[in-house]
Amino acid sequence: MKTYQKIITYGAIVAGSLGLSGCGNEGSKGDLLIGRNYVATANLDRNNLRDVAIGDGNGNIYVLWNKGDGSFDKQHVGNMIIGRTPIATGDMNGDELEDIVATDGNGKLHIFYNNGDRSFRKDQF
Ligand SMILES: [Ca+2]
Ligand SMILES: [Ca+2]
Repeated sequence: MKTYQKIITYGAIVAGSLGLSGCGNEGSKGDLLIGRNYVATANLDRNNLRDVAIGDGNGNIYVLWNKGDGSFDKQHVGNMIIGRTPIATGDMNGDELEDIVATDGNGKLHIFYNNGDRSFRKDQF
């Protein structure tokens, strides 16, 4: 039940970001994600707390690492260069680490393979 409540909290934060309110940045609310953002949740560092992956309107991919106290650490993961960045999460290579999948404005598919240490390696198709 507690996990469910946290997911609802994410939804509120993400919805807030669409209206130009803050997303967590090392626990603060001062950093903005402007414009239409795409979001997905997954436990990307396997610490039993679901994290938030965000693709913004400028081709950037971010992860908000869940600190478990209602705040998040924001990390820039990569840039698609072109356009909006719809994303999804899933384990694409069977290593039991959730990866981030994104498409760019040219219809190319990008996979950010999770290294398990809060870093990612990008592959493009
Ligand atoms: Ca996590
Ligand atoms: Ca994986």
